[in-house]
Parts: sequence; structure tokens; C-alpha cells
Amino acid sequence: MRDYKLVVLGAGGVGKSCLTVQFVQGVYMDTYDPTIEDSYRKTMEVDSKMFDLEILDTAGVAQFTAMRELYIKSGMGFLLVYSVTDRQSLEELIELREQVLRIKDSSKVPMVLVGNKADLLEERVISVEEGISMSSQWGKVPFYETSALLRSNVDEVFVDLVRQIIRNEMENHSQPAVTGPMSRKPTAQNLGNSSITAAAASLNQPKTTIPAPARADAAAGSRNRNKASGSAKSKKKKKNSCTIL
Ligand SMILES: Nc1nc2c(ncn2[C@@H]2O[C@H](COP(=O)(O)OP(=O)(O)OP(=O)(O)O)[C@@H](O)[C@H]2O)c(=O)[nH]1
Ligand SMILES: [Mg+2]
Repeated sequence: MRDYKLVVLGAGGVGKSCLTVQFVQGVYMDTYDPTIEDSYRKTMEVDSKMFDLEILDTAGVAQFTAMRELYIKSGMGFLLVYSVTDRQSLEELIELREQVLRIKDSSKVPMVLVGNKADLLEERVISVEEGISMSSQWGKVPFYETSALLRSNVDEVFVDLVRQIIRNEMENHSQPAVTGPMSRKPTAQNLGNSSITAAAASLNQPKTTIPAPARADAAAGSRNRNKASGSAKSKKKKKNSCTIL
């Protein structure tokens, strides 16, 4: 089974933890508990192959971002998350993406642009078109709007990222997955490189139906938490399939 390291990046409060926990455990957390760094594992099937995903849910709040360079080095794919209710959070992604490209020293880094909180229709300040435009500026990096609350497009963004990593590995002549820090030194030439991925931008509007809130399955994924404060609410548990076809 392949080990893939995914990293969830974005400003504080955009919903990185909620998206990750929805994906791994099928639970929505409605309380805000700023993350320092949390690690999750989930086994999943994509295109008839099994993958062991390690998902690093990172800190968005500035005082906890010191480790960013280290986890970008070890990450194989990146979810770049903003909130459609927070313009600043989209602007912050520009620099974050440049940091990723610089540290990875590559123009082909598996990446997905994610506009979260799409359910907050009244509070939206960033249109779908602006998300598409950002995706185009980034060389048509795949773009989705999501709602962690409604579990809309949550699996899709992770599956898209896994597929990009698979494609990347195939293009690199089936080299084994690199899970440790990259050895090449960063150069300035990849800053702002727009040919990041050949994958077509895909816009997936959030579903308009409101599914019943999903519940946790402890067996669906494990988690190592490192929280700034407090602890997660205990939730009722229900079977949640780890297999996404
Ligand atoms: N309505 C709505 N609220 C959301 C959604 N995702 C997250 N939230 C809320 O936004 C707040 C922040 O969510 P988190 O997932 O903790 O944000 P984060 O990006 O992990 O924040 P940091 O850990 O500080 O970087 C919480 O109160 C969530 O309930 C969503 O899709 N819709
Ligand atoms: Mg968080």
C-alpha cells in the first residue's frame, strides 16, 4: 500500500480542521479550536488501489506557523483552503502557494484550491468566478467550493489530490513515494510559476440539499492532536466507509 502525505494549508479559521475531520471521521465540529498541528491517518481506495493517507492539519493562526517549512518539505500534496466569507484568506493563499513551490523546488506540485464555507450564502464575499480566476492564474489548478458543514465536495478534494500525486509519480517514471524532506535546495525561479499542473480546473458547486450530519467512526481514521486549547466534543459514532470509489 502506498503512503501519501497530504498537507492542509490556509489562514486561521477557514475550516481546515473541519474539512479534515469530516473527511477522516465523518463528523462536523462547530466549535472553533485553533490548531497547532494535528495528524490524521485514513486508508482509502482510489481507482482500485489502496492508499494509506497521512493528513497534516496545520495551523493557520500566525503564532503557530513556525513549523510550516518543515511540513511543506515532507508533504506530497497540498490542499490550499480559503473561506468564501473571508477575502483576506484568499489573498494569504497567494503567498502560501509561492512558499510551497519554492520549498518543493518544482513547478508540478499536486495541489487543490478549496473555497470552503460555501453554505454561508449571506456571508459570502468571494464569488465562484473569483475562485475560478485564481485557479486560472495558478495554471488551472483544480478548484472546488466545499462545505465542511454539509459535507459537500469534501471527499472530492482529497480524491483529486491523491489522483494528482498518482499522476505525478507516473510522470516521474514510477519512482517510489518520497515521504521524507526533499533534498534539493529551493531556488527563486519557481516563484509564481503558473504551469503548476496540467489538470483542468474543475468547479464543483456545493450541493443544495442538506444531508443529515454525519457522525464519527473511530475506526475510520486515527488522529494525533496537538491543540492550542480545549478538546474536541465527544460525538456519537456511526460506521463510515473508508473506501471511496
Ligand atoms: N458554516 C460553516 N462553518 C464552517 C465550515 N467549516 C468550518 N466552519 C466553522 O469555522 C470555524 C473554524 O473552523 P476550523 O476548521 O477550526 O478552522 P481552521 O482553518 O482549522 O482554523 P485554524 O486551526 O486556526 O487554522 C469553526 O467554528 C467551524 O465550525 C463550513 O463549511 N461551513
Ligand atoms: Mg484548525
